[in-house]
Amino acid sequence: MLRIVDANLNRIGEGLRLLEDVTRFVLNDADLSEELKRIRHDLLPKNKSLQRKLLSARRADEDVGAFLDVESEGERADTISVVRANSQRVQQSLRVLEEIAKIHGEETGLDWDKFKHARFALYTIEQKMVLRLTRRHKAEKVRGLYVIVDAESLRGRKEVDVARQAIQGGARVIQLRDKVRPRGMLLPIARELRKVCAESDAVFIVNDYLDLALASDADGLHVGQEDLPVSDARRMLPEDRILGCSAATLEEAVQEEKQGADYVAIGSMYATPSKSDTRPAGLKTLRQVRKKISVPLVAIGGINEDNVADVIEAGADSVAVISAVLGADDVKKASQRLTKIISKSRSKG
Ligand code: TZP
Ligand code: MG
Repeated sequence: MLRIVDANLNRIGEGLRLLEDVTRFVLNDADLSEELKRIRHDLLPKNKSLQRKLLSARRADEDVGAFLDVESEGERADTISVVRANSQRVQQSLRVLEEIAKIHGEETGLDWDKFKHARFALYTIEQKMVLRLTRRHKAEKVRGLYVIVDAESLRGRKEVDVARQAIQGGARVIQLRDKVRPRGMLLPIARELRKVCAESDAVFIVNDYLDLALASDADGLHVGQEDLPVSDARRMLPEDRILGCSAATLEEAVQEEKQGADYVAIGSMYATPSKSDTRPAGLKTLRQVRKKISVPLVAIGGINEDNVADVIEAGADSVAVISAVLGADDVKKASQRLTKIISKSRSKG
């Protein structure tokens, strides 16, 4: 019985330590990391005589299960799978100890209720961690060409056709932007765009409207300086959705990252025919922002085949355009040309 207790306490300690490190070093979440540390300290026995007994009961070299081939072990492809596997290991061990403590609680001083509480806390922590990691993974996909499907630049074409062609030409992010039509009319369009993006692993973002982003199950929402503040939008968005924000100055960009923006769009880089009330933010601002923030950086405003190399070399991860793609008769070819320059400039940098 002591061998089982020892093995499960070790599993719990190791699994919790791994989860703690992911929250601390990958998710940069001080609260979650603190909570995991507290749980770990609470669970591991402080009673010296029990610690001694457990240690002398240990027979790791005789463990018949130690090197059994476990299906899928050794192929934990990403951080999410590692987090899931370790959370489940901890939960299972907590369950084992809960049952043992119910029978042998008196002699060992183990408290079954403590294990049960920790197990339930772990269910929630696992969920939070997986949702946050999913969001990070989505934010990391904000790279390369970002095409804004703007209602005013469609010239009679359908949003979904334009998006499909842009994706075929290499766009990795599609944003729906419509300053005119009511949400009820936009919802079916947003749903179609979401489907097209999901099929090609592209990211689908809704501009301005949180409700439309939620109703269409978009990957994320984009807000400007005069829209819903990032901190409020963040609270209302599910944990696995990304939130992008426009900024024109270094101060704004730093502030938005602090408030929880998953990417920041800097602009307007150049004069633009597509938006009237823009503030200028040139290559110098972009370079300064690059040094200060770590979330993906999108350059926006007047970017075309002639200047896209400059913004990539100044540190942009992604380039958002309307006219350079929607202004062309062949959306796919225009996207291809931009994508090619982006890749080439990146490999130079
Ligand atoms: N925000 C800042 S500039 C801009 C937006 C939405 C318009 C970008 O369009 P274009 O045609 O690529 O300059
Ligand atoms: Mg806006």
